[in-house]
Amino acid sequence: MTGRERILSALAQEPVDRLPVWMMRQAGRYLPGYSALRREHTFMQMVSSVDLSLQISLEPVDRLDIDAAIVFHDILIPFDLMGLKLNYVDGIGPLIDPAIRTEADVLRLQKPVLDDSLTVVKTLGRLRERLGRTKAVFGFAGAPLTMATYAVEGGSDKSRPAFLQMARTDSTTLCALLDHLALIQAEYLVQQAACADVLQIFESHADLLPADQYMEVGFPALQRMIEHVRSRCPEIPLILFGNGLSGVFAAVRDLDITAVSVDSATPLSEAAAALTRGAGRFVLQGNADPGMLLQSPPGVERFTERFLFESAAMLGHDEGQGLPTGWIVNLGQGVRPPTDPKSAQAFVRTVHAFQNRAGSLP
Ligand code: 1CP
Repeated sequence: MTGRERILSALAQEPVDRLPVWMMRQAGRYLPGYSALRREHTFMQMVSSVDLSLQISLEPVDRLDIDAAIVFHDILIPFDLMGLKLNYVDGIGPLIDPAIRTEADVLRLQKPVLDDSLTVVKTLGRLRERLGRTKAVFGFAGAPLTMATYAVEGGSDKSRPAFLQMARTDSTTLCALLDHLALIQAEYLVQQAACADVLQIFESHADLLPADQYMEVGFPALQRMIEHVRSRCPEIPLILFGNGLSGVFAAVRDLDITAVSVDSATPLSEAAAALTRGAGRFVLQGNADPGMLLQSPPGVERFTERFLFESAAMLGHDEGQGLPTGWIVNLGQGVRPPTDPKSAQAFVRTVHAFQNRAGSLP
Protein backbone atom coordinates (compact mmCIF):
# COMPACT_ATOMS: atom_id res chain seq x y z
CA MET A 1 0.00 0.00 0.00
CA THR A 2 1.15 3.59 -0.52
CA GLY A 3 1.12 6.04 2.39
CA ARG A 4 -1.94 7.69 0.86
CA GLU A 5 -3.79 4.38 0.66
CA ARG A 6 -2.88 3.58 4.26
CA ILE A 7 -4.19 6.91 5.56
CA LEU A 8 -7.36 6.79 3.47
CA SER A 9 -7.99 3.13 4.39
CA ALA A 10 -7.67 3.94 8.09
CA LEU A 11 -10.12 6.83 7.63
CA ALA A 12 -12.54 4.40 5.94
CA GLN A 13 -12.03 1.83 8.76
CA GLU A 14 -10.58 -0.63 6.24
CA PRO A 15 -7.59 -2.96 6.86
CA VAL A 16 -4.03 -1.66 6.37
CA ASP A 17 -0.72 -3.43 5.60
CA ARG A 18 1.11 -1.19 8.12
CA LEU A 19 -0.21 1.37 10.57
CA PRO A 20 -0.40 4.78 8.89
CA VAL A 21 1.62 7.54 10.55
CA TRP A 22 2.37 11.25 10.32
CA MET A 23 3.40 13.79 12.98
CA MET A 24 1.64 16.92 14.15
CA ARG A 25 3.84 19.94 13.28
CA GLN A 26 6.13 17.66 11.27
CA ALA A 27 7.29 20.53 9.03
CA GLY A 28 9.03 22.85 11.44
CA ARG A 29 11.91 24.03 13.51
CA TYR A 30 13.40 20.62 14.40
CA LEU A 31 14.36 20.06 10.76
CA PRO A 32 17.72 21.40 9.52
CA GLY A 33 16.37 22.44 6.10
CA TYR A 34 13.60 24.47 7.76
CA SER A 35 16.03 26.12 10.20
CA ALA A 36 18.43 27.06 7.39
CA LEU A 37 15.60 28.71 5.41
CA ARG A 38 14.32 30.41 8.57
CA ARG A 39 17.71 32.05 9.14
CA GLU A 40 17.36 33.75 5.75
CA HIS A 41 13.65 34.60 5.73
CA THR A 42 10.95 35.85 8.04
CA PHE A 43 8.14 33.40 8.77
CA MET A 44 5.72 35.59 6.76
CA GLN A 45 8.07 35.49 3.76
CA MET A 46 8.13 31.71 4.03
CA VAL A 47 4.35 31.28 4.18
CA SER A 48 3.89 33.79 1.34
CA SER A 49 6.12 31.86 -1.08
CA VAL A 50 4.71 28.79 -2.83
CA ASP A 51 8.22 27.54 -3.66
CA LEU A 52 9.47 27.80 -0.07
CA SER A 53 6.22 26.39 1.37
CA LEU A 54 6.44 23.43 -1.00
CA GLN A 55 10.07 22.77 -0.08
CA ILE A 56 9.27 22.93 3.67
CA SER A 57 6.19 20.68 3.33
CA LEU A 58 8.29 18.06 1.52
CA GLU A 59 11.24 17.97 3.94
CA PRO A 60 9.63 15.58 6.47
CA VAL A 61 8.18 13.45 3.66
CA ASP A 62 11.59 12.97 2.04
CA ARG A 63 13.48 12.55 5.31
CA LEU A 64 11.11 10.39 7.34
CA ASP A 65 9.26 8.23 4.78
CA ILE A 66 6.10 9.35 6.46
CA ASP A 67 2.61 8.59 5.03
CA ALA A 68 1.27 12.14 4.72
CA ALA A 69 2.37 15.64 3.82
CA ILE A 70 0.74 18.55 5.64
CA VAL A 71 0.91 21.84 3.82
CA PHE A 72 3.29 24.33 5.40
CA HIS A 73 1.52 27.50 6.52
CA ASP A 74 -0.05 28.50 9.86
CA ILE A 75 -3.50 28.61 11.42
CA LEU A 76 -3.12 32.38 11.98
CA ILE A 77 -2.58 33.36 8.32
CA PRO A 78 -6.29 34.21 7.77
CA PHE A 79 -5.81 37.21 10.12
CA ASP A 80 -3.36 38.63 7.60
CA LEU A 81 -6.07 38.21 4.95
CA MET A 82 -8.57 40.00 7.25
CA GLY A 83 -6.39 43.13 7.31
CA LEU A 84 -4.64 42.62 10.65
CA LYS A 85 -0.89 42.87 10.95
CA LEU A 86 0.52 39.42 11.69
CA ASN A 87 4.08 38.92 12.75
CA TYR A 88 6.08 36.00 14.16
CA VAL A 89 8.78 37.27 16.49
CA ASP A 90 11.74 35.08 17.47
CA GLY A 91 11.56 34.04 21.10
CA ILE A 92 8.08 35.59 21.54
CA GLY A 93 5.74 33.94 19.04
CA PRO A 94 2.93 35.29 16.90
CA LEU A 95 1.73 38.90 17.35
CA ILE A 96 -1.52 40.29 15.91
CA ASP A 97 -2.07 44.02 15.62
CA PRO A 98 -4.51 45.53 16.44
CA ALA A 99 -5.96 43.06 18.94
CA ILE A 100 -9.73 42.53 18.67
CA ARG A 101 -11.36 43.81 21.85
CA THR A 102 -14.74 45.39 20.90
CA GLU A 103 -17.67 44.77 18.57
CA ALA A 104 -16.47 47.70 16.46
CA ASP A 105 -13.12 45.89 16.07
CA VAL A 106 -14.99 42.80 14.84
CA LEU A 107 -16.99 44.87 12.35
CA ARG A 108 -13.75 46.36 10.98
CA LEU A 109 -12.37 42.91 10.12
CA GLN A 110 -12.24 42.50 6.37
CA LYS A 111 -14.02 39.63 4.65
CA PRO A 112 -11.10 38.11 2.76
CA VAL A 113 -11.32 36.95 -0.83
CA LEU A 114 -10.89 33.20 -0.56
CA ASP A 115 -10.19 31.47 -3.85
CA ASP A 116 -7.56 29.38 -5.57
CA SER A 117 -5.09 32.30 -5.67
CA LEU A 118 -4.30 31.73 -1.94
CA THR A 119 -0.69 30.64 -1.36
CA VAL A 120 -1.90 27.69 0.70
CA VAL A 121 -4.12 26.45 -2.13
CA LYS A 122 -1.37 26.87 -4.73
CA THR A 123 1.08 25.02 -2.46
CA LEU A 124 -1.41 22.18 -2.00
CA GLY A 125 -1.75 21.96 -5.79
CA ARG A 126 2.03 21.73 -6.19
CA LEU A 127 2.24 19.13 -3.39
CA ARG A 128 -0.40 17.05 -5.18
CA GLU A 129 1.58 17.28 -8.45
CA ARG A 130 4.83 16.30 -6.73
CA LEU A 131 3.43 13.46 -4.62
CA GLY A 132 0.80 12.09 -7.00
CA ARG A 133 -0.97 9.28 -5.21
CA THR A 134 1.99 8.21 -3.04
CA LYS A 135 1.25 10.27 0.09
CA ALA A 136 -1.91 11.70 1.60
CA VAL A 137 -1.96 15.50 1.37
CA PHE A 138 -3.43 17.39 4.34
CA GLY A 139 -4.88 20.90 4.40
CA PHE A 140 -5.80 22.54 7.69
CA ALA A 141 -7.35 25.48 9.52
CA GLY A 142 -7.90 26.64 13.09
CA ALA A 143 -11.28 26.34 14.81
CA PRO A 144 -13.03 29.66 15.56
CA LEU A 145 -12.40 29.68 19.32
CA THR A 146 -8.71 28.84 18.96
CA MET A 147 -8.36 31.61 16.38
CA ALA A 148 -10.21 34.02 18.69
CA THR A 149 -7.79 33.35 21.56
CA TYR A 150 -4.98 34.81 19.42
CA ALA A 151 -7.02 37.68 17.92
CA VAL A 152 -8.31 38.93 21.29
CA GLU A 153 -4.95 38.57 23.01
CA GLY A 154 -2.97 40.14 20.18
CA GLY A 155 0.14 38.66 21.70
CA SER A 156 1.40 35.27 22.72
CA ASP A 157 0.74 35.34 26.47
CA LYS A 158 -0.05 31.67 26.98
CA SER A 159 -2.48 32.34 29.85
CA ARG A 160 -4.58 34.57 27.49
CA PRO A 161 -5.76 37.14 30.11
CA ALA A 162 -7.57 39.42 27.61
CA PHE A 163 -9.37 36.50 25.99
CA LEU A 164 -10.46 35.09 29.36
CA GLN A 165 -11.70 38.52 30.44
CA MET A 166 -13.76 38.83 27.25
CA ALA A 167 -15.16 35.31 27.76
CA ARG A 168 -16.18 36.34 31.31
CA THR A 169 -17.56 39.80 30.69
CA ASP A 170 -18.39 40.38 27.02
CA SER A 171 -19.90 37.31 25.39
CA THR A 172 -21.60 39.57 22.79
CA THR A 173 -18.27 40.62 21.28
CA LEU A 174 -16.81 37.14 21.58
CA CYS A 175 -19.81 35.57 19.82
CA ALA A 176 -19.71 38.21 17.07
CA LEU A 177 -16.04 37.37 16.51
CA LEU A 178 -16.69 33.62 16.55
CA ASP A 179 -19.55 34.05 14.05
CA HIS A 180 -17.29 36.02 11.73
CA LEU A 181 -14.51 33.43 12.02
CA ALA A 182 -16.70 30.33 11.60
CA LEU A 183 -17.65 31.10 8.01
CA ILE A 184 -14.23 32.39 6.96
CA GLN A 185 -12.45 29.39 8.43
CA ALA A 186 -14.94 27.05 6.75
CA GLU A 187 -14.49 28.70 3.36
CA TYR A 188 -10.71 28.64 3.86
CA LEU A 189 -10.93 24.84 4.22
CA VAL A 190 -13.32 24.50 1.28
CA GLN A 191 -10.74 26.20 -0.97
CA GLN A 192 -8.05 23.78 0.26
CA ALA A 193 -10.31 20.77 -0.35
CA ALA A 194 -9.84 21.12 -4.11
CA CYS A 195 -6.24 19.85 -3.80
CA ALA A 196 -6.16 18.01 -0.45
CA ASP A 197 -7.03 14.39 0.46
CA VAL A 198 -7.86 15.20 4.07
CA LEU A 199 -8.66 18.35 6.06
CA GLN A 200 -7.76 18.85 9.72
CA ILE A 201 -9.25 21.40 12.10
CA PHE A 202 -7.14 22.50 15.08
CA GLU A 203 -9.08 23.40 18.22
CA SER A 204 -5.84 23.70 20.18
CA HIS A 205 -7.13 25.93 22.97
CA ALA A 206 -10.50 24.41 23.91
CA ASP A 207 -8.88 23.71 27.29
CA LEU A 208 -8.71 27.43 28.14
CA LEU A 209 -12.40 27.37 29.09
CA PRO A 210 -14.30 25.06 31.44
CA ALA A 211 -16.28 22.45 29.44
CA ASP A 212 -19.70 24.06 30.04
CA GLN A 213 -18.47 27.49 28.90
CA TYR A 214 -16.73 25.93 25.88
CA MET A 215 -20.06 24.27 24.98
CA GLU A 216 -21.83 27.64 25.20
CA VAL A 217 -19.45 29.72 23.09
CA GLY A 218 -16.77 27.68 21.29
CA PHE A 219 -18.63 24.55 20.28
CA PRO A 220 -21.54 26.16 18.35
CA ALA A 221 -19.03 28.07 16.19
CA LEU A 222 -17.03 24.90 15.54
CA GLN A 223 -20.25 23.13 14.59
CA ARG A 224 -21.21 25.92 12.16
CA MET A 225 -17.76 25.76 10.59
CA ILE A 226 -18.01 21.99 10.11
CA GLU A 227 -21.57 22.18 8.75
CA HIS A 228 -20.50 24.75 6.18
CA VAL A 229 -17.51 22.64 5.06
CA ARG A 230 -19.75 19.58 4.83
CA SER A 231 -22.38 21.42 2.77
CA ARG A 232 -19.69 22.21 0.18
CA CYS A 233 -17.49 19.09 0.51
CA PRO A 234 -19.67 16.20 1.65
CA GLU A 235 -17.07 13.49 1.00
CA ILE A 236 -13.68 14.78 2.16
CA PRO A 237 -12.36 13.18 5.36
CA LEU A 238 -12.39 15.74 8.16
CA ILE A 239 -10.27 15.28 11.31
CA LEU A 240 -10.73 17.34 14.48
CA PHE A 241 -7.77 17.83 16.84
CA GLY A 242 -8.33 19.49 20.17
CA ASN A 243 -6.64 19.98 23.50
CA GLY A 244 -9.17 19.43 26.24
CA LEU A 245 -11.96 18.09 24.04
CA SER A 246 -12.33 14.96 26.19
CA GLY A 247 -14.66 16.92 28.51
CA VAL A 248 -17.07 17.43 25.59
CA PHE A 249 -16.72 14.10 23.74
CA ALA A 250 -20.48 13.52 24.19
CA ALA A 251 -21.09 16.52 21.91
CA VAL A 252 -18.13 15.84 19.57
CA ARG A 253 -19.85 12.54 18.77
CA ASP A 254 -22.61 14.44 16.98
CA LEU A 255 -20.27 16.46 14.74
CA ASP A 256 -20.19 15.53 11.06
CA ILE A 257 -16.48 14.62 11.11
CA THR A 258 -14.56 11.50 10.09
CA ALA A 259 -12.00 11.25 12.87
CA VAL A 260 -10.81 12.75 16.14
CA SER A 261 -7.13 13.42 16.79
CA VAL A 262 -6.65 12.76 20.49
CA ASP A 263 -4.35 14.91 22.68
CA SER A 264 -1.61 13.28 24.78
CA ALA A 265 -3.49 13.87 28.04
CA THR A 266 -6.46 11.72 27.00
CA PRO A 267 -6.09 7.91 27.05
CA LEU A 268 -7.03 6.38 23.68
CA SER A 269 -9.26 3.94 25.58
CA GLU A 270 -11.29 6.88 26.92
CA ALA A 271 -11.65 8.33 23.40
CA ALA A 272 -12.56 4.91 21.97
CA ALA A 273 -15.23 4.36 24.63
CA ALA A 274 -16.74 7.85 24.34
CA LEU A 275 -16.53 8.42 20.58
CA THR A 276 -18.88 5.75 19.29
CA ARG A 277 -21.13 5.89 16.25
CA GLY A 278 -23.79 3.24 15.77
CA ALA A 279 -22.20 -0.10 16.63
CA GLY A 280 -18.66 1.12 15.93
CA ARG A 281 -16.32 3.86 17.05
CA PHE A 282 -14.88 6.96 15.41
CA VAL A 283 -11.60 6.74 13.56
CA LEU A 284 -8.96 7.96 16.00
CA GLN A 285 -5.62 9.66 15.44
CA GLY A 286 -2.83 10.09 17.96
CA ASN A 287 -1.63 10.32 20.59
CA ALA A 288 2.01 9.61 21.46
CA ASP A 289 3.66 12.09 23.82
CA PRO A 290 5.98 14.33 21.74
CA GLY A 291 8.32 14.46 24.76
CA MET A 292 9.38 10.86 24.06
CA LEU A 293 10.93 11.98 20.76
CA LEU A 294 13.56 13.83 22.79
CA GLN A 295 15.25 10.45 23.48
CA SER A 296 17.93 8.85 21.31
CA PRO A 297 16.68 6.65 18.41
CA PRO A 298 16.97 3.34 20.38
CA GLY A 299 15.00 4.90 23.26
CA VAL A 300 12.35 6.13 20.82
CA GLU A 301 12.08 2.65 19.28
CA ARG A 302 11.52 1.03 22.67
CA PHE A 303 9.00 3.67 23.75
CA THR A 304 7.14 3.54 20.44
CA GLU A 305 6.82 -0.27 20.48
CA ARG A 306 5.33 -0.15 23.94
CA PHE A 307 3.05 2.75 22.99
CA LEU A 308 1.83 0.78 19.94
CA PHE A 309 1.09 -2.43 21.89
CA GLU A 310 -0.69 -0.51 24.64
CA SER A 311 -2.67 1.66 22.21
CA ALA A 312 -3.67 -1.32 20.03
CA ALA A 313 -4.95 -3.03 23.17
CA MET A 314 -6.90 0.11 24.13
CA LEU A 315 -8.50 -0.06 20.68
CA GLY A 316 -9.53 -3.68 21.29
CA HIS A 317 -6.61 -5.48 19.56
CA ASP A 318 -4.54 -7.30 22.16
CA GLU A 319 -1.08 -8.58 21.31
CA GLY A 320 -1.35 -11.18 18.54
CA GLN A 321 -4.66 -9.87 17.23
CA GLY A 322 -3.30 -7.98 14.22
CA LEU A 323 -3.28 -4.31 13.33
CA PRO A 324 -6.22 -2.23 14.54
CA THR A 325 -8.34 -0.59 11.84
CA GLY A 326 -9.53 3.00 12.09
CA TRP A 327 -6.33 4.36 13.68
CA ILE A 328 -3.76 6.82 12.34
CA VAL A 329 -0.70 6.93 14.55
CA ASN A 330 0.38 10.48 15.39
CA LEU A 331 1.57 12.62 18.28
CA GLY A 332 -0.85 14.06 20.82
CA GLN A 333 0.75 17.52 20.46
CA GLY A 334 3.19 19.05 18.00
CA VAL A 335 6.76 17.79 17.61
CA ARG A 336 9.12 19.90 19.74
CA PRO A 337 11.99 21.90 18.24
CA PRO A 338 14.88 20.11 20.08
CA THR A 339 13.80 16.76 18.55
CA ASP A 340 16.58 15.05 16.59
CA PRO A 341 15.30 14.18 13.08
CA LYS A 342 16.90 10.72 13.59
CA SER A 343 14.58 10.18 16.56
CA ALA A 344 11.60 11.22 14.43
CA GLN A 345 12.80 8.72 11.80
CA ALA A 346 12.98 6.00 14.47
CA PHE A 347 9.35 6.75 15.44
CA VAL A 348 8.07 6.38 11.86
CA ARG A 349 10.22 3.29 11.19
CA THR A 350 8.95 1.57 14.34
CA VAL A 351 5.32 2.32 13.51
CA HIS A 352 5.73 0.91 10.00
CA ALA A 353 7.47 -2.23 11.29
CA PHE A 354 4.81 -2.94 13.92
CA GLN A 355 2.74 -6.08 13.34
CA ASN A 356 1.26 -6.61 16.84
CA ARG A 357 2.60 -10.18 16.99
CA ALA A 358 2.29 -12.23 20.16
CA GLY A 359 5.40 -12.48 22.33
CA SER A 360 7.23 -9.53 20.82
CA LEU A 361 6.58 -6.96 23.53
CA PRO A 362 9.98 -5.48 24.47
O1 1CP B 1 9.47 30.93 14.17
C1 1CP B 1 9.17 30.01 13.41
O2 1CP B 1 9.97 29.45 12.67
C2 1CP B 1 7.71 29.65 13.32
C3 1CP B 1 7.38 28.33 13.88
C4 1CP B 1 6.03 27.87 13.27
C5 1CP B 1 5.83 26.86 12.34
C6 1CP B 1 6.88 25.98 11.72
C7 1CP B 1 4.77 28.48 13.52
C8 1CP B 1 4.49 29.64 14.39
N1 1CP B 1 3.82 27.82 12.75
C9 1CP B 1 4.43 26.82 12.01
C10 1CP B 1 3.78 25.93 11.03
C11 1CP B 1 2.52 25.26 11.39
N2 1CP B 1 1.62 25.65 12.34
C12 1CP B 1 2.00 24.13 10.74
C13 1CP B 1 2.68 23.60 9.47
C14 1CP B 1 2.63 22.25 9.08
C15 1CP B 1 3.14 21.26 10.12
O3 1CP B 1 4.32 21.20 10.34
O4 1CP B 1 2.30 20.56 10.69
C16 1CP B 1 0.81 23.78 11.39
C17 1CP B 1 -0.11 22.60 11.12
C18 1CP B 1 0.58 24.75 12.39
C19 1CP B 1 -0.62 24.77 13.24
C20 1CP B 1 -0.66 25.68 14.40
N3 1CP B 1 -0.13 26.95 14.54
C21 1CP B 1 -1.39 25.40 15.59
C22 1CP B 1 -2.24 24.17 15.79
C23 1CP B 1 -1.44 22.98 16.19
C24 1CP B 1 -0.95 22.99 17.63
O5 1CP B 1 0.27 22.97 17.79
O6 1CP B 1 -1.78 22.97 18.54
C25 1CP B 1 -1.25 26.49 16.45
C26 1CP B 1 -1.83 26.65 17.83
C27 1CP B 1 -0.45 27.47 15.80
C28 1CP B 1 -0.09 28.82 16.28
C29 1CP B 1 1.36 29.05 16.25
N4 1CP B 1 2.06 29.30 15.11
C30 1CP B 1 3.40 29.41 15.39
C31 1CP B 1 3.56 29.23 16.79
C32 1CP B 1 4.85 29.33 17.54
C33 1CP B 1 2.28 28.99 17.31
C34 1CP B 1 1.93 28.70 18.76
C35 1CP B 1 1.86 29.96 19.53
C36 1CP B 1 1.42 29.69 20.95
O7 1CP B 1 2.27 29.31 21.76
O8 1CP B 1 0.23 29.84 21.25
